[in-house]
Amino acid sequence: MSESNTELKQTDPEIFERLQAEDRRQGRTIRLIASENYASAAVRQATASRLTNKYSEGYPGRRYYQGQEHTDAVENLARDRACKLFGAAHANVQPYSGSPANLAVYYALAELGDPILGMGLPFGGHLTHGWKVSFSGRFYDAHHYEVDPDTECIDFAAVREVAREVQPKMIICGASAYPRTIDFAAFAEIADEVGAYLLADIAHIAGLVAGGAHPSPVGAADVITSTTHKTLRGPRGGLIMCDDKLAKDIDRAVFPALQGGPHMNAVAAAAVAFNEAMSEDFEDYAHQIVKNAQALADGLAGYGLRLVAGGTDNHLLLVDLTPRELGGRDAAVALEKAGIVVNSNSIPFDTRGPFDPSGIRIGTAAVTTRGMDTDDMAQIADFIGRVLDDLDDDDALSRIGSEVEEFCADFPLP
Ligand code: DSN
Repeated sequence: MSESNTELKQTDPEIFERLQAEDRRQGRTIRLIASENYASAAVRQATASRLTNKYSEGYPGRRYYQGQEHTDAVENLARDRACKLFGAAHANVQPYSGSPANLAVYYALAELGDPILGMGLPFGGHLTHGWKVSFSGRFYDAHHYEVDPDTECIDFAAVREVAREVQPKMIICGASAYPRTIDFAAFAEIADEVGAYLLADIAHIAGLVAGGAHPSPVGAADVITSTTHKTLRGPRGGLIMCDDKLAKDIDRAVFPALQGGPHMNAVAAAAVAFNEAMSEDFEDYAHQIVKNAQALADGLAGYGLRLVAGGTDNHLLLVDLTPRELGGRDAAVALEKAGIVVNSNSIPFDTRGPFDPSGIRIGTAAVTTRGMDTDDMAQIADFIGRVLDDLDDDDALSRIGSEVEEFCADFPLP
């Protein structure tokens, strides 16, 4: 939010001040929420464009309102770029975000009450992978796979066993809090064996897939969903990709079944982000995210913290605080006092409740976007370790906060 936004400053100073304050907060804190990032100025400019004024129900060439020459061009660019970026045959760029994208896939490929099989929320899955408090757990006969209690990694023998038993209409793979590589081919083999559709939800790792730092589900999964704003670094939005034979059903599920007019400003911004993600710089960024996560994992292990699944292959770490006899919520609150922003998170087989679980989740996409490298991760691990040593000492937390602010000053926001 620049000072040059004079109209906003004049017409709504309260919101203007809040937006300025949020800019300052984002600049002076270390953002380690695994699902967050910093979109480029170009992405933010497209988001703020006058496309926000336009209704565009339908798809390019087949809209219900006039005045679509530019929206059609924008949506075609977004679809073509998504297909090129991921090597997919068909892309729908209209879902408002990841949950609506998943809802559209269920709507298109399953009937109410059909059995589905997804990763349990406490093991890293998402609410929309069949968890009981989400539509996906209420409207479908949802079953779950877990991780192996020893390795804390997906146990494909166990997935196969439950899939044979449940005979799901759809298997969902992909996660919100799983630090290891997802073997899409192994899931596809099980889905084929039981005659299920395979949905790969790559919301968290889409940027890694695009940048070649994580295997792609294209060719293994029947349908792929994603958000556009996590590691992929676009605007808030959703994306569905599939082959041509499912394209019509997916498109009809998004519109007219579940959504009205697409948010064309977000679609334009997603097109910008897809273009950015085709660059060599983006490839470097994707690989650096993983290097940074591994460096941070090494640093934190030195502070007596246990890493779920023994470390990370992607952009996130799940840190088990049990060896330090700390709870995730207290740790997250203390870290925020020192300017380090994470979320508390359940760990597999957690003995504590979801509101105050045993872990914290840490992601490295945003700090990588800011230009931080593996040496900087050692510094961040040190900040985190010191906060956890002094959890109840507000003076110490405030001193660390000043150091964090000084550290952040070297890494301007995009
Ligand atoms: N809220 C997202 C996350 O933090 O993983 C998932 O929707």
